[in-house]
Amino acid sequence: MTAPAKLVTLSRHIHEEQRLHPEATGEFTRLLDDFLIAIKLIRREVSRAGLIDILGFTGGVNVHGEEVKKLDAFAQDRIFKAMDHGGHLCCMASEEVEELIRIPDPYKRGKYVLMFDPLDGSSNIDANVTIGTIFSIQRRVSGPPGSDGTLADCLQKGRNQVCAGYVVYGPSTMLVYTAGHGVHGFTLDPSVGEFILSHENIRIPARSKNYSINEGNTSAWDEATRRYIDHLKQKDPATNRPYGARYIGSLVADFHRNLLYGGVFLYPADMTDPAKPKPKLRLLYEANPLALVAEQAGGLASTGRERILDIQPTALHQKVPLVLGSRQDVEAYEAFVLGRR
Ligand code: AHM
Ligand code: MG
Repeated sequence: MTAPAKLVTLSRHIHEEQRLHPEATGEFTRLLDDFLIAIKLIRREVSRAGLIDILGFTGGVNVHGEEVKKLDAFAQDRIFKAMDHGGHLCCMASEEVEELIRIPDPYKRGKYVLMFDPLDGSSNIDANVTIGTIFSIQRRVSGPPGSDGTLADCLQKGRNQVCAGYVVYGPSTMLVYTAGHGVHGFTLDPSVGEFILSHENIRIPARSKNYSINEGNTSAWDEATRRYIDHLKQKDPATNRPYGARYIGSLVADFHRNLLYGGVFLYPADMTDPAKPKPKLRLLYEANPLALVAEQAGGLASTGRERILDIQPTALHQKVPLVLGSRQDVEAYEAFVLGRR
């Protein structure tokens, strides 16, 4: 990562990236501009989360007689309303919604698909812990142009994503994205409402010193995961120390820290019943977008047996084991899974 030499806003950066594609019409830039409006509204609400009770909200209804939504439902609603009428999308899909989300009439259907997790890690909100929004954009594959998008538009391999990223609502709000030309981070200056380039061309260290996993689940892990984590706890000859454990329980926050400092995040399947592995994280809304960011930053993302971005999705809410972060750490995990170590 190099210190940016000039002041660049996110909108300007996306615009410049699009100019690398001679066929670009500017539509994609406008799509992301619409998305940013939703993000700024979500950020404002997230930053006031602890005040909701004090400001006179009662039960499910606020002082204006409006129903008080849980923050994840609020985030869902804002993204939908910012994106439904722009004419850029043919459909959407969200972790919060069971079915494919149609573009309502009379709005135009466009050539992109947006998939998102509106507020990941939302169980942490009450403790004021960092949470995030994750997004993935694919180009539509169904036809004819102008018609409703279909499941086929969403169920594309992650490697086809034209853009992916996340927003982390922490001490400051940051948006990190890739459109296939590296990974770039922007920090919101709330006083002017602009995301400013703060982390240009982020590269994840090839090897790390930290791992992130919910260790309370040890008894549900497969043997390879158990052996791998035991291995990380041995003294590492390179540093003369074992790996450190870092786990927030908020995927965006754990991933973001690992991206900047190096680290490996693991959420393996629950193997309590070996005949029915139960992964937790979703392919379309969590694994794919973060996998693209990880790879574009020089890292890897895997199930242990397969590259995340090569998985052919079969259902909107499909879940997968997820191991991602520093390249050599993910490779070492794969070696344990494949019985090479
Ligand atoms: P959510 O999408 O319902 O918030 O769940 C996903 C979250 C991730 O942010 C996090 O990595 C994981 O669940 C933590 O799970 P656990 O509490 O089982 O460790
Ligand atoms: Mg989530």
